[in-house]
Amino acid sequence: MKLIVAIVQDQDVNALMDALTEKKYRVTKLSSTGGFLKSGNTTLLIGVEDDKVNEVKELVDHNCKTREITTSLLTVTMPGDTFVPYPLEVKVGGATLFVLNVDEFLRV
Ligand code: 2BA
Repeated sequence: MKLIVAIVQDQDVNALMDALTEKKYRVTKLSSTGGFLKSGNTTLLIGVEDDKVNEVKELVDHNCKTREITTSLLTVTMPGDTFVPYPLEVKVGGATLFVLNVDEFLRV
């Protein structure tokens, strides 16, 4: 068995969760925050049999889009200690996946 940890953009979560639950996958949704942009994203925990990993990857691929985001995350210091927001183009997603081996799965 595998545990798929999928970090996805908030905009894609509902469509992805609908697609997963329609195929009878069990999913846990966690609110999370990206360390770089410091803005919200969503982490899904999906426990699956080994032979289902590829189907889950395909559903993620189908439902999660790459987006270009312009952020003023960085600031540059100007003479006189003025901070000027520095626009930064960042490409986010479609999704970041970790596929982990599960030693034991229990539902009690
Ligand atoms: P964030 O950390 O907010 O990162 C958002 C996007 O910013 C990333 O998109 C990437 O394009 C860029 N980015 C991140 N760190 C960077 C850095 N040190 N320098 C330059 N650009 C950087 P994605 O790669 O698609 O990642 C989307 C979200 O997935 C991340 O949000 C983070 O929450 C998670 N993530 C990505 N890789 C991870 C990893 N190796 N471990 C844990 N979480 C990860």
